[in-house]
Amino acid sequence: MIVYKYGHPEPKVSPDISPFVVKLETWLRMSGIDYETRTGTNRDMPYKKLPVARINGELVPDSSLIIRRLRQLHPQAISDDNLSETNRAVSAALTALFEQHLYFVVLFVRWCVPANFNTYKPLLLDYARRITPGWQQPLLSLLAPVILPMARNKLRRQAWQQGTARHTIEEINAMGIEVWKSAKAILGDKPFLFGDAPNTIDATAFAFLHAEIRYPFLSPIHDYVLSEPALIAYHDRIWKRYWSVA
Ligand SMILES: N[C@@H](CCC(=O)N[C@@H](CS)C(=O)NCC(=O)O)C(=O)O
Repeated sequence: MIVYKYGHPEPKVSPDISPFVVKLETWLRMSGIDYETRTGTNRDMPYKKLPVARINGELVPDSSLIIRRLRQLHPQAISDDNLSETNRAVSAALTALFEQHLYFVVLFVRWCVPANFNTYKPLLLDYARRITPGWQQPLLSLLAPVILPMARNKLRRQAWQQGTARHTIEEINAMGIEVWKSAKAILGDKPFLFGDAPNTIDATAFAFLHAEIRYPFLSPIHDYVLSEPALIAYHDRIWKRYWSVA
């Protein structure tokens, strides 16, 4: 099985710039499913997004669709079957909160806050280098001032159309903090969101927490998360158990 991803120049700091890739890879590790990774190019992206997985020769897009497919093939995979009906519903609501709401807050903070976009540029250029191996580095550096603003405009348009970018930065930061307050309340003093063992939602929550903790994108959301020992301990617990052996 192959996972196509964006990557990160220092894999020991973070496996990927995309929380959806980190979610998928964390779920694979929680499930004990072996996989290889490749840098995903446009031709590997049926939905023009990453992650994508190649499963038995077929390209499958979308972290949740990939997980659904892999559950059918791997009986030992994290299935969430042990969750009560209520916790399953909370898990579905949290998934939407992270993936459909917080994602756009993260996108806005990274791409649309000028200082953070400057921090992001080297990570984006690293990915651009890996998908254009034949290119001369000076050519890429020459084109970067054109390519990066184009990518930025595309993402900014997405955030505007979805609605988040129509808010003030104060309102957007408040949205992000609210999400982490909710997650912290559900976590309580448990090791994982629903008890002693991880479920798929822990891979998702970890991935979005990782995007806050391990990346120096500055915002009141970043400050809030770093000021909450329970959230940091939750991240570090999952990192240590599933990633520090990488
Ligand atoms: N629903 C998808 C979302 C994946 C996603 O939004 N990936 C982002 C990176 S975090 C992406 O590839 N964006 C490229 C774009 O929007 O053009 C999943 O769960 O895999």
